[in-house]
Amino acid sequence: MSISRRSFLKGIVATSAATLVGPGLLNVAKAATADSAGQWKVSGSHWGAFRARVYAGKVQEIKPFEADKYPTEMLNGIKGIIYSPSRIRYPMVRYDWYLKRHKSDTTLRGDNRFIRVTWDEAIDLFYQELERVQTQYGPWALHAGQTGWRQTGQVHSCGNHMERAISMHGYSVKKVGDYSTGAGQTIMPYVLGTTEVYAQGTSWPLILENSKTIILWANDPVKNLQVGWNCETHESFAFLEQLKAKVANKEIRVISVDPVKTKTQNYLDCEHKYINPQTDVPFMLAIAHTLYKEKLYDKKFLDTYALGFEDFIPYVTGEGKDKVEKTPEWAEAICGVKADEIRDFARLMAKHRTQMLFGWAIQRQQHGEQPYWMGAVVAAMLGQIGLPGGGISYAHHYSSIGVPSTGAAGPGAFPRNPDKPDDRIHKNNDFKGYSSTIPVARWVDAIIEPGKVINANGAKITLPDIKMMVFSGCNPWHHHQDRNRMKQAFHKLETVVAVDFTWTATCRFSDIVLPACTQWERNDIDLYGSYSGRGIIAMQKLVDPLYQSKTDFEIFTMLARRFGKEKEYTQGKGEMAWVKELYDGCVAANKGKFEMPDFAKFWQDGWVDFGTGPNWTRQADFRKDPEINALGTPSGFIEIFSRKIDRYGYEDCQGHPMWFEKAERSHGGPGSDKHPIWLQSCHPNKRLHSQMCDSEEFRATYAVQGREPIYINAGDAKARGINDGDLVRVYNDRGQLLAGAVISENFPPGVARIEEGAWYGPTDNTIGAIDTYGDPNTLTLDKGSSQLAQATSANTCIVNYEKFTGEAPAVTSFGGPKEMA
Ligand SMILES: Nc1nc2c(c(=O)[nH]1)N[C@H]1C(S)=C(S)[C@@H](COP(=O)(O)OP(=O)(O)OC[C@H]3O[C@@H](n4cnc5c(=O)[nH]c(N)nc54)[C@H](O)[C@@H]3O)O[C@H]1N2
Ligand SMILES: Nc1nc2c(c(=O)[nH]1)N[C@H]1C(S)=C(S)[C@@H](COP(=O)(O)OP(=O)(O)OC[C@H]3O[C@@H](n4cnc5c(=O)[nH]c(N)nc54)[C@H](O)[C@@H]3O)O[C@H]1N2
Ligand SMILES: [Mo]
Repeated sequence: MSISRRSFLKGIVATSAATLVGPGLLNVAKAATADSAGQWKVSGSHWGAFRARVYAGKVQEIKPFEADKYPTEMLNGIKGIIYSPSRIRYPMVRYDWYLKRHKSDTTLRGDNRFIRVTWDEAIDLFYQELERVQTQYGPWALHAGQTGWRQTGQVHSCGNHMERAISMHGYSVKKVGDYSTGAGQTIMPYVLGTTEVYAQGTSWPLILENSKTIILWANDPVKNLQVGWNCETHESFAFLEQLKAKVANKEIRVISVDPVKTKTQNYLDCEHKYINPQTDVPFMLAIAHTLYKEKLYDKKFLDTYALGFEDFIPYVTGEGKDKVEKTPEWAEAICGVKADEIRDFARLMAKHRTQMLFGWAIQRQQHGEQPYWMGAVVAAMLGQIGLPGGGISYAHHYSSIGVPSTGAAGPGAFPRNPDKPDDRIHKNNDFKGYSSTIPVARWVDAIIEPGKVINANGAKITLPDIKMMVFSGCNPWHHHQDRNRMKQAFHKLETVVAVDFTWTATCRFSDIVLPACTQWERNDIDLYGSYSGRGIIAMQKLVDPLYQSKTDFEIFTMLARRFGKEKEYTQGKGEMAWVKELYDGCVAANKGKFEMPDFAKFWQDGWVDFGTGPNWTRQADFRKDPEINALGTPSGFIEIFSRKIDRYGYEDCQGHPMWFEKAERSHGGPGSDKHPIWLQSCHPNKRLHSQMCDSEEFRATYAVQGREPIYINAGDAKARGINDGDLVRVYNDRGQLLAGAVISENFPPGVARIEEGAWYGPTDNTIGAIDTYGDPNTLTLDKGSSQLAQATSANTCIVNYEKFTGEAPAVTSFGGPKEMA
């Protein structure tokens, strides 16, 4: 390998956007030798494993785990999470709710006035509210299933704790799907037979060996592989480093199809096909048109492995209902890619082995099902599905997918459900005609329009009349769209409970707030490497829970005790007994396949290494024998036309992939005369969503005048008299926020980025109040992707911005509540 790890890191630092570069990793390593008093312990996180030096009851320093050859800079933010000024110190109750309980003035929600209570009082109030809602209403009035990026660790997995304890009390509304891939995971089972987004992909070594062309379609793996669902290993970066060398040697062509120049493109120094936002489907339809007209498509493959090509192709040739031929010229007018370039692109894809690697942001938009389906159609036409280095992948930017799996079993988890149905004290399971499960992103719709019937994936959903919500391990006041609409919804809720370790906007808009501790204040165990199954990592408690915080395990044990189910809840085992039980279960599952030391040695060493797994090609078995290894689709074949979806009769998701205009779109699309800028809210380079935003020193490495950056084009800035570093007001008809301008050559005219997860901090609790820090969900659209998936459409969002003059209001996002005596 010709490029060293050091040059890899340098490459990343040198090409990161024009913001200040934070304390580099190499500094971390140096600091580690400066002072060595105290004890070194091992722990894990979504950002990777690390060793921490603990001295005088405090985490002094953190260095990357020795098995992690490509650690992320975000390790530098970890101490700032533990010692954040935003930590929740005590159980708190919203002031007006404390006085009037569920009859409180809910329009005051968000005023951030809270009163401190004891743990006993807080848990009593929580329990009494559960009891009241179950008896006064019924299970349909309680939503306790909104989960998110809980910290790593399988014993303390906080969503499981909340759901188990609350289920032991009674039934409640739950969700289906997630914000990450709602549209993708719903459409792909109809097309390729699995969600695809959460499936292991073809191994990187095979892609590097066989692909001649790699298309990164809306995909930024160098940024997004910094975090993983389990403790991340960063093994994929070794392959990205090899890919960089192959690009330089002209052995592989990599083309990024993206409205912006991504971190990955800058790192690989690869080609770029600029595309107008939200217009990938016209581009792909024109590719299909070229492949068809120039007879470059694989007819034999389609005949053998796919169904419905003949139902689809009239739509492309102009013989369909709409009578529009999907020529490259037709596409150019929408997507901005020159017609001749589209033809060349199609020819290149057909000429050699081509691997398409799709990211997820293009399905997080209105009609997000369509680009995913259309991608599969193009791949089927190319006929390379099931070949190493060919076909289509929907997840090589996620949690080390593409790193070969070892096949070893990982640890189980603390159970999410009651062990026996009898463990529930309220057995009322009558939802009074309301649906007990709703699409994850439609809960605000439910609060606003209870009883409304919507379509979702072939079913009718009757939105429940939610009166109480419980949140743990998620931050809906970051993750959901359209803050001002959420405020209206929260005026209708009687009681909201939040369990977190840091004072997020969700806490601010809740009534009972319970302080959990961080994952570094408890003992736990996790899988090392989500899809690679590299090993098992020990999470050794670094310090005791700060202030009055407790583990989620303790919090929900206290709740279960209120209704006499403590024993059933814990199974009579404490924290370390659970850690050991999960480890021993793993030893048993791997017996005869992987040698594992006994628990004491594992805990001492800090990890077990399962090594690396064998290479694997996705869909190779289907290609070998499509009868025996049929896909999970209704027909067993690739479905270019889906009879099942066609029969649903949805106007916005029909029998085959199609181009639908968006509710709003920049670059000449609807609404662009008034709000000409597309706002993309991509995943943060230096955070995990909202996690780590409260890490003060680390935030200072990217914030601009203390605000979240908005990345903008130089010409757009100049036209508005904005200089780099200025404060700007960003607005549309849904809301307004302040952000700090970063002018970057990575962003073309009409495109701006504010990374999701910036902490919401309104000046006050009124509807329309300006957000002082820069949460993009102040501006985003809250509308289901289509009647099929009803997923989030966060990336369908247009705005305008101007230089902010006046006196800037102070940032209100951080530092916790206003404590009332
Ligand atoms: N505009 C826009 N919005 C988006 C997206 C986008 O691209 N654009 N992306 C969406 C996507 S893909 C996702 S996955 C979601 C993410 O949405 P979330 O998963 O809700 O986001 P996080 O910021 O990770 O919030 C996790 C919260 O749980 C808390 N927490 C973590 N661990 C624990 C624990 O052990 N115990 C307790 N009690 N609390 C804990 C953290 O402090 C944090 O407040 O956001 C979605 N929202
Ligand atoms: N550092 C970091 N990594 C993460 C996360 C994080 O918070 N921080 N979150 C994790 C999670 S939960 C998830 S769901 C994944 C998210 O993974 P993704 O959804 O794939 O990530 P994004 O960064 O939102 O977007 C990826 C790319 O899509 C491009 N894009 C957006 N819209 C369009 C479009 O209309 N057309 C085209 N062609 N391109 C478009 C963007 O410009 C961007 O370069 O990331 C995971 N990895
Ligand atoms: Mo996600």
